Amino acid sequence: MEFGRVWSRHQRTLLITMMMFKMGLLCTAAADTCLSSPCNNGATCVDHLEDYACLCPKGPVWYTGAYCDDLYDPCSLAPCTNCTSQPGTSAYTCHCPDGLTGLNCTEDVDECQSNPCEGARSNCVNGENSYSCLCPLGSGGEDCQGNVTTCSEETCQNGGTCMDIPDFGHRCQCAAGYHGMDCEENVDECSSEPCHNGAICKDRVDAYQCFCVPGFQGYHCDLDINECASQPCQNNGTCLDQVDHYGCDCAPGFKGEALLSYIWLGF
Ligand SMILES: [Ca+2]
Ligand SMILES: [Ca+2]
Repeated sequence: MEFGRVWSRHQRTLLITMMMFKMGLLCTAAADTCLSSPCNNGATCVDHLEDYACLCPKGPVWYTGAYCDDLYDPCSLAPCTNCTSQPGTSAYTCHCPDGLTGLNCTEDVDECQSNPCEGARSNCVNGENSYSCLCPLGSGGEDCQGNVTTCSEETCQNGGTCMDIPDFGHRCQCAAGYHGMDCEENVDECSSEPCHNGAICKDRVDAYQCFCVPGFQGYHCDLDINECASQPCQNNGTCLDQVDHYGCDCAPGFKGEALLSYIWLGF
């Protein structure tokens, strides 16, 4: 910064001096201040009133200072703290801290460049002087180098068997009557409508149960109960089996109402 202020002041001085010469305002006697050759190392001396300024050379060797006595240190203006240089030149080297690179240590090092995460399905996340691996299911560790058990006792529900699948995760082999990723769903065995004749279907585990309406029986309620089986018609009347009841076709000379018979199956 000191160098910048001095250089700026000398630039202004030179500019004002040149303008005053051009305008004829500067007295020739004032130029005598440079006669003592106060500027060193080949610097150019510029008179200004009763003062002077030294314009330091910029090559082949750079100098600085009010009299251009000092070798220019490029590290003095370098944007890094750990700097080495060749004094008298413009060359400097910034020694970057870990994680940064570039001439002025302003670029982030991509720690993922070396592909530190194992496995084709792993993802590397570049950080500040670090990286982290996002591992696929079934693998883990800092670099996804280890197999990780994803199965626990709770993973597969309802008695399902858990199996670790490398590079995938886990898979459940469900007990009969259950399905889903974790065997969490009870299969609806009533969805195929196995019960007939208006029966109500109740879903069970790997099974179903039919509750028949009056007049039918059987596991699927597909059997029409024969209400004539007890031969309810008297005097040689002909029995007519119907749903949940029967009718009697009476022989000539007889009449009467048929007895209704209900057979209920409990729910
Ligand atoms: Ca079921
Ligand atoms: Ca019947």
